[in-house]
Amino acid sequence: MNTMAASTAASAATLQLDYLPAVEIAAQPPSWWQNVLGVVGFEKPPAIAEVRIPLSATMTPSLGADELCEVWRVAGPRLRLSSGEARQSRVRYRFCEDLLFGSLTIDEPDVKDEARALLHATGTAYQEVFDILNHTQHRHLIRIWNYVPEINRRTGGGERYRLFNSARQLAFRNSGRATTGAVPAACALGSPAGSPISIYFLAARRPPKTIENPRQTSAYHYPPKFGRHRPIFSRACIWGEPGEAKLFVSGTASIVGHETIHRGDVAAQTRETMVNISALLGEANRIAGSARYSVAGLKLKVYVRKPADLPAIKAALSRTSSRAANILYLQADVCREDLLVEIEAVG
Ligand code: 3EB
Repeated sequence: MNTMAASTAASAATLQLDYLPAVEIAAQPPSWWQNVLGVVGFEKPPAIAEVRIPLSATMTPSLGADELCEVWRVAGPRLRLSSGEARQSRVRYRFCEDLLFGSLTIDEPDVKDEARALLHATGTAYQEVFDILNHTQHRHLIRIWNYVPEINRRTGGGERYRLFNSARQLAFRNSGRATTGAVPAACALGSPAGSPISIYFLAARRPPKTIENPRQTSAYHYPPKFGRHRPIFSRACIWGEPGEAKLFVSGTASIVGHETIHRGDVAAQTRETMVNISALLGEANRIAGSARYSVAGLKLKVYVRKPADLPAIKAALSRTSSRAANILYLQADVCREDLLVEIEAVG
């Protein structure tokens, strides 16, 4: 056998993201599901009777009309997907040779010491994620989505987002993982009270290339005023073979350096966020050595703190080259109280 051809074929899995209506997904024939890694609903997990497929939900209400879902698929020759549900773990996952999609939810025990319960739940969630990655050998976390109920609420032990950051950082350390540099792209949003913590992620056998934003301090180097333990995430990353590599842009907001700018002005925050995303596209193209990535080629998820701000945000985005069909609006609290909007992207 020609070893060159074999290695090319083995590395040919390409990852695809689509936003599809839940009803359309539910009507797909069994063959369609063979290449599906995972499906994410917004307010609630999609009502789909596919036991092999990890189904997740951000628990953040959609501000659009359609009940859309995020569908992650792989394409490539001789692809075989396997599903897993490990004993003693909440993580459901599905994978091919190169890539793994996983999801879990975890409830915070309703105890007196709320801070301790949140720390414990977050730590458990991350430990279970890392255990699966070690088990299946998809060791490189590419992108992780975190939805934490009431993310800005203060507890006796501090703001819930800060507690989440402490537990996340500790979990990375405990499993011997890097806490700067080669860290996943991520987002952390607030979901309504009473939701579980909901996490989903993509991981791979081979590492992504991480990208920082020249306009922003790396989050893992934020000054201590933003919390005792820094958030562990990269601003973006690219993963895949040259020519097909996907770009994952982390939750991005109106932050320059480490400070929030345009406090109280949602339109200006939206424009500044798009300037940050453009800076990341520039870095991605520089690292990829091509002009592969552009705003027009991105799928955007826009998290809106106050639904009443939606028209102003839409107006600000209509002046960029992103197409309305590729933009999804969700209501969510953003992890700094002065941030009114946050945008993430895949391209
Ligand atoms: C920021 O830039 C805004 O804690 O995982 C963006 C992306 C933000 C990811 C996270 C937080 C996270 O700091 C907030």
